[in-house]
Amino acid sequence: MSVLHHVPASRSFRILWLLHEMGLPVRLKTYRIGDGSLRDPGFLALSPAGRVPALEIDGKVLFESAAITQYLCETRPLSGLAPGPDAPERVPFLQWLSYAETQASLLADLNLQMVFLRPPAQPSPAVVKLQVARLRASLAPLETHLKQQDWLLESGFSAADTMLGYNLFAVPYFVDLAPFDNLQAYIGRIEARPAYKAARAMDGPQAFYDKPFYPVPEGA
Ligand SMILES: N[C@@H](CCC(=O)N[C@@H](CS)C(=O)NCC(=O)O)C(=O)O
Repeated sequence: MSVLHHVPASRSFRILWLLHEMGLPVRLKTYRIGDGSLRDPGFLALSPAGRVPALEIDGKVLFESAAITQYLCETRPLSGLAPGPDAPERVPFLQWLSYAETQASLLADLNLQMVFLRPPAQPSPAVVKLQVARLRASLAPLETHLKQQDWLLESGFSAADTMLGYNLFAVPYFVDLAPFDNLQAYIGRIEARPAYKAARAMDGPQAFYDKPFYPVPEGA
């Protein structure tokens, strides 16, 4: 059985969800950001930057969610969750995998500024304003794309959706999704998936956010 090193509601959820989409069994080893558990030498030996996800599977240890996603898709091609190297949709698939991390890095900045900083450190209103604007801008092409199709790839649901779809559950803490009808419909389709529901049931409650929305601080 695989072991997923996991923080509830973090980027390791992408892998938890993908494993459920593939029907692969998984055991969770759960950590908490900020309590030092991710800096333990035993964990750093698995994931050198002290980040989740790390996945133990097939006698290997992998870190980085996009790499794990690609590995799982390549070693389990019958799952049909990624186009092969010569398939016409290979390029958009790879692009959306990386786009998910471009967007997640904006979320990580906002989490750091608005959620994880502790007094006397204060968030920078200018940086938060800029990163919120960049996050909103990263949603616009998705909104247009998902007007024409249900999933990121025209052919249907894929592991690009587990990578990028995950982000959209963190975005509403910083950007109001009300004007993004197609993204809201996409989120609804995700939430209806049995594998998503099963993964959420295993995920556990998020421990980052203590309010539903974090506005840009005064002074920007
Ligand atoms: N590019 C990495 C990012 C992983 C990452 O930064 N994960 C966060 C949780 S979303 C983490 O482990 N943070 C712990 C820390 O920064 O100490 C991936 O996609 O796996």
